[in-house]
This record gives sequence, structure tokens and C-alpha cells, in this order.
Amino acid sequence: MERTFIMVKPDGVQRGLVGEIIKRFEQKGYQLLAMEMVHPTREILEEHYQEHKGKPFFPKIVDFMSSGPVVAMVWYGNEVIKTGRKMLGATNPLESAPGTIRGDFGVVTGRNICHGSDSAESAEREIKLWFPQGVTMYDNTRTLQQWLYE
Ligand code: IDP
Ligand code: MG
Repeated sequence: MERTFIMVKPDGVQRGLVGEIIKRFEQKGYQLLAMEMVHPTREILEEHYQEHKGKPFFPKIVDFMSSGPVVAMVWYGNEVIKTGRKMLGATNPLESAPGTIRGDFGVVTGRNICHGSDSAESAEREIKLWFPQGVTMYDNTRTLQQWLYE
């Protein structure tokens, strides 16, 4: 069992896809631990995308991601990091399989709707960055759990 950081980007928020994305993770059987709508600063985005510093598209993603509110979330469950990435689809929506979020709703890499952590290290780093106050692990986890896990 692990946690991942999933974010609906400004394009996903403006296009009314927040509910759709939450729905897919909920229906898969993952558990929402934290969620906040926030208009991110350039500082937090530069930190979030630190691995891309110096790349040609870096200023563009920081500009775009700071252009409006995003929905930051923490999701919990069995292999949620890897599976979350699969549910998002490939970075370029034209290469994302139909049935994935990017594959179903996007057409260009710079407007690919959502973010998902790519490893356990990134997930913990991103969760700390976006939820510095910490994330509560409620122990009244849905009783549904018994129907999802053996
Ligand atoms: P990921 O979001 O699938 O993890 P990354 O390679 O980590 O993809 O890139 C982070 C984000 O930066 C992408 O989701 C996309 O929005 C943007 N991005 C990546 N590569 C390009 C590019 O070549 N042109 C424009 N934007 C890009
Ligand atoms: Mg990435």
C-alpha cells in the first residue's frame, strides 16, 4: 500500500474534468486522503518540476501551471503510483492509449490535463511539497476495503 500525488492541471480544472478524474480513481478502488484547490506560485512549481530545470519547455510549464487554480490530491492504495501513471496515460496525449485520462481528453503534451508522481521518491517529495501541513491517514478507511483487497 502506498500514496501518490495526483494533480488536475489548470486545463483540466477549466475543462470541468476534476470530477471525472476523481471518479476514475475512486472507481478503481483507490482512496482519497487529501485534496486542495490552489493557485500555485512559480516557486512551488519550480520546485515541483525541478527535474526539468534547464529544459526548453521548463519556463512554459511554469507559466502555464501558474495560470490558474489546480486541484492537488493524495491517493492511497495498492500500487497506486504505477497504476495512477497508467490511468493518466503517456505524457503526449496523442500517444496515450484510449481509455486513459490523457488519451480520452487531450491532444497536446503542454495541455495534458493531469500530473501523477513517477516513483515512490517523487510521490513522497511531492506530497510534502503540496501538503506541508501533513496528510492524515484516517483509520476509518472505507468498509469497502474488504471488498477490494483480500
Ligand atoms: P509526465 O507529466 O508524464 O511525468 P514529464 O516528462 O515529467 O511528463 O514532463 C512534465 C510535464 O511537462 C508534462 O506533463 C507536460 O505537461 C510538460 N512537458 C513535457 N515535455 C514537454 C515538451 O516537450 N513540450 C511541452 N511540454 C512538455
Ligand atoms: Mg513527470
